[in-house]
Amino acid sequence: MYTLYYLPNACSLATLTVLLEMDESVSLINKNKVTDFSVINPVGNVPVLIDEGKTLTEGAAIMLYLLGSKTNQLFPQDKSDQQKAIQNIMFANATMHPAYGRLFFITQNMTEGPEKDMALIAAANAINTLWESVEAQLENRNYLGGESVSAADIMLAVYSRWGEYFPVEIKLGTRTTAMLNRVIERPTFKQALLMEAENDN
Ligand SMILES: N[C@@H](CCC(=O)N[C@@H](CS)C(=O)NCC(=O)O)C(=O)O
Repeated sequence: MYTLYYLPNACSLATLTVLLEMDESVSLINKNKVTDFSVINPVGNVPVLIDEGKTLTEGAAIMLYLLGSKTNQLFPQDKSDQQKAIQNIMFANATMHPAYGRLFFITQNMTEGPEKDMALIAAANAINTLWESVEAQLENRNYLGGESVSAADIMLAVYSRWGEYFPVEIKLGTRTTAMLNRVIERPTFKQALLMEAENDN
């Protein structure tokens, strides 16, 4: 049984979905309900995964830890396919996630006015360039890794939901939209959202 520290709709939703895809049991703890979360993760971020007393941090590292823990459909067995799957996970975690992070940072730290509006548009443009690269990769495949869903697709689906929080236009291509919808419609994704909501009640 794993324990996952999360925030609703945050990047930890991808960790939870992957745990469910791998048929793992998990109990949830909302970060905001912890008195001193810095004891658990000094940098204050979710996801944090506890596995038999081991505290694991950093979303991509947790993802690779889980995917390597047993054979599963989300991670290929072939070494060169694995390298591509890791590259996709890193693209999601270290490139797309921080690009959305800029929208959150600008919103929280700049005062209202034309400079803030321009900064938000610049951040959105950078995100749109990244989604264009996803669209190009999906030209001859249904998911980033091929014909079956991977951890990176799940991570991108979680981040794609953040665009609606901001007064900017995030442009998703038709193939990208179809891929993200397929992920969001998966029973595990729906179950993860339900578990977060129930745990917060
Ligand atoms: N590099 C970190 C970034 C994680 C991150 O930014 N998490 C956000 C949620 S998506 C967070 O916990 N922010 C702190 C907060 O909102 O209190 C990772 O991949 O785990």
